[in-house]
Amino acid sequence: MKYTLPQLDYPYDALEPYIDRQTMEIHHTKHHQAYINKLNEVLERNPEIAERPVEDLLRNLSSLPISEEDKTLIRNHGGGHVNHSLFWKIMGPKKQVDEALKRQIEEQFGSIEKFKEIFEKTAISHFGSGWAWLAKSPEGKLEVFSLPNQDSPYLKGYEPIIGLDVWEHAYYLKYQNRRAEYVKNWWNVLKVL
Ligand code: MN3
Repeated sequence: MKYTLPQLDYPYDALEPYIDRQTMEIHHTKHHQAYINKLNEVLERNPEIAERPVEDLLRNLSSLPISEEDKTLIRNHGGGHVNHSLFWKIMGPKKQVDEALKRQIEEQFGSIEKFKEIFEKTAISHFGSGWAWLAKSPEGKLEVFSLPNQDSPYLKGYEPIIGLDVWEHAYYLKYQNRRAEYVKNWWNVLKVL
């Protein structure tokens, strides 16, 4: 299986003023593309796992019949591909609220506002590069946590639902070191809530 860069459902400037056009374009065409290229290279030299969906590779990473070095590459670049693919999909210029998800968040966190508070705190306090996640546990419970680098919730058996990229490449051009401002503004372009 060879992965290709997924198209966005909206133009690069559609998330302005919260995420600027240049950041979106570089993030999509350079950063995401680079993860895909590296992922494809690993799959090419490991044909025995190449046809398995990348989510499945991440879920079963430790038991894959490949070198430790290639496992690390799948973790970083397979994770990078899966994480960014979700990121583009949950954002948009127009709200398209997922009512079932909203209800489940309200049930588990008390309110959307309470959930946002926890998620923001997690995203802002994450040290270094990584992602803040809302993910579903194997038992079906929603949880908020952050993971470093491009680690996917699939690595721990969770299903990613909402992910916020807090790598500097996601916000630096517009926000420089003001991550908190980026995180707070991001709710405006998260279309599912
Ligand atoms: Mn990124």
